[in-house]
Amino acid sequence: MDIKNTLEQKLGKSIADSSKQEIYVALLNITKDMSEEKVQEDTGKKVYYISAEFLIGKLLSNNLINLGIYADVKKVLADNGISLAEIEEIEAEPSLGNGGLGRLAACFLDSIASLGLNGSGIGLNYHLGLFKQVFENNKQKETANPWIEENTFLRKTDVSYPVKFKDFTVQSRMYEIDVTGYDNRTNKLELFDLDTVDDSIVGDGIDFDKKDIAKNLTLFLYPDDSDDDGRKLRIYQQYFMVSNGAKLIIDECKKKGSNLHDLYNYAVIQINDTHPTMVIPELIRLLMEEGIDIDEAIEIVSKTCAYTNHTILAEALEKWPISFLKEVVPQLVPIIEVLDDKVRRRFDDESVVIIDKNDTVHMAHIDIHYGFSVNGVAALHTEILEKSELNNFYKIYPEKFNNKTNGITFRRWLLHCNPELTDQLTEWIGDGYKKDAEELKKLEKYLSDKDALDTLLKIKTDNKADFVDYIKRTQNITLNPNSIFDIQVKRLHEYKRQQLNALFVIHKYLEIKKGNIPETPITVIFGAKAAPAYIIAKDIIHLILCLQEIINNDPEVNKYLNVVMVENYNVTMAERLIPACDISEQISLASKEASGTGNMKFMLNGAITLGTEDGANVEIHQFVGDDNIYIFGAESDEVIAHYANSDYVSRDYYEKNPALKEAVDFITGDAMLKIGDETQLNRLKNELLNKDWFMTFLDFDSYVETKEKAYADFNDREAWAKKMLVNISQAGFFSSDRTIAQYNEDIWKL
Ligand code: NTF
Repeated sequence: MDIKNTLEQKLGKSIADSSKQEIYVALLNITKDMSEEKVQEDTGKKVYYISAEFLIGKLLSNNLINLGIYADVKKVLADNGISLAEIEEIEAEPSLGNGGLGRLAACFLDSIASLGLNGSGIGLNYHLGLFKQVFENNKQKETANPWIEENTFLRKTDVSYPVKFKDFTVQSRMYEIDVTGYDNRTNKLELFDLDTVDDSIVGDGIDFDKKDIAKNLTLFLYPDDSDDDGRKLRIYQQYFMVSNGAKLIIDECKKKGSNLHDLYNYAVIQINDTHPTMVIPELIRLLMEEGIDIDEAIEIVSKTCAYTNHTILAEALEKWPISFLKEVVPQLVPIIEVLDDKVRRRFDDESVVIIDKNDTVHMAHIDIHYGFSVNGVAALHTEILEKSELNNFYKIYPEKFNNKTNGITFRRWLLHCNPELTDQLTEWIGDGYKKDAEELKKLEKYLSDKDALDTLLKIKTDNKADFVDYIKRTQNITLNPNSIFDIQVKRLHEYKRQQLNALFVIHKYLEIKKGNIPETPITVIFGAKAAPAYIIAKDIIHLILCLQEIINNDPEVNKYLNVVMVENYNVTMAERLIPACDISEQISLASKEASGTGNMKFMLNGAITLGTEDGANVEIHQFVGDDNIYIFGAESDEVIAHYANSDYVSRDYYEKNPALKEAVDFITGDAMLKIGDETQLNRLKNELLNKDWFMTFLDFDSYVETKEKAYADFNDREAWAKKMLVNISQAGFFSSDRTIAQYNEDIWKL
């Protein structure tokens, strides 16, 4: 294909005479045309990946890569003095996801298409999606993020269904986004919406009338659920998603010749966490409308649905009062009652019922009883589900349980975000690794090659310099490119323990004040959004931003230590940060992080993990060996025992450990109170001293010691480069192509 010609045809004029906006739109349309050509006829069995979130990131470059025209486009533009990077910046990042769960869904869609499998994503088209984060007075402020523009990858379809709620019916509209695989077929992400939704009801910040469903239904992802109206709105959203999805699935299967009694031969539905759980009773209801009796409908649906669990945190396993369901979707209630009744007839165990004695519906229990597969997302996570968290279910259905360790798409998280490394790897080992990630192991032959190790260090240095420019240009933050980039980016949550990292920063600051100067300067970088109603998470952001102000303005210290929290951390920012990282912070309290996927992205880009034995860190550790990862802290068994015995008392650690005490006291010391919010800082300190539910203090010493060791090791550049190379060479297992091949082999059987 002659890119220049095609582009100029679309533009209707020469590239030189076109604006960047025009070029962006032309490229967008070219990729849409090309993707469309790779759509294949829907035949045979198809997987429907249904999810409240799809954190897909910008699409233009990824599509150019997957369509095989990235290099040509880049060159044609460069010949005209235009950088593709500038064109990329015009695209708004879709705001359809929050964190790892949504990003995983996006990686999976890429791999499903890249492996040539027939599959669609099903979700919602949130107009404002997740809020945009801005910092004001060292605090997070949430603002609306209208990301849908006139020119987008979204395509309006003529698919539309009536969706009935208790008191009114709405008419949906399906939009779709092409998901074009790497050198393979194009699948679809189907996003349902409501024509009457109205952005203008959102006032200052992100406030809106939670009761005006016709206007608010698809405005926000995860609307504030701290009050009943917010919680009911989530039920409205979830039902809207699954009712549309179920109708689409039935229509598509009928078209392929299903008589619905054999639905499971045409469709498999992967339920991504509990948000889409109502698809089970809704499908049963729809099959009954088609004349199938309830027992058979239940059996059909149970052979069609599979469930993925993404967390053991109790507060994230959704439970809805039956009274809410009666108010929003009364048509599902009798079906859920039958599902509960069947469980009660079979099992005399209150812990596995669907409707408990407080009249609360346990969504995950529906998935486990009425799905044919239950999987965790990393080996340790699945083991914890089986042995403790879901043990009562495991004893009933051992055959349903299986593990599928998460993965990431190397197209976005290597080829696109780190072109310099990609080219170098290709020079060393050919480009087979782009389709078969295990081929990265071939890099092992360069482990004692000094030139290769130097090259690797140079690439990291270049990526750091690029990030320094980027963050200066976009957020006016000045960074020292010669410092160690120590990075923690992920949702803000106490279990992820950003507060532990912050305590280290305070400790290091005080050490430098005492004259203990680090050999190499350090930049600690954070990126995280806190859920709007999560008070302590916002207090932790406040702490970090205050530390940033104090430390970066202290002339005694700022030559050696800087702290930076980037604003509005999202996929685009991750693509810049990850290639520039030296130390990857994965410091969750052991047992609490189901998997993590950032850990995999950092590893693939040559960062060394500093982490606990948690989630997929455990598997990363096994692959790279003790010398190429920094592991610290209590292990999951110990943590689980502390919870079981209620014997963790954070204050004891504080009283006995002067360094820890000094760091904790700093939170409400004079320097902080001068610039910070006294209420917030006191609240955070009290939380740590009197509760510390995620055992920050337990691991403080071990964290400090291990991190210092990593900083010291960094100075032996050759040894460090070897660690980098080992990490890259061992990353193949964490390709989402491997994960999806396993889902297909064990669960979907397409
Ligand atoms: C997240 N779960 C987990 O917290 C991560 O460890 C994991 O990597 C991703 O899922 C993807 O599996 C959630 O976001 C949720 F919603 F379940 F809490």
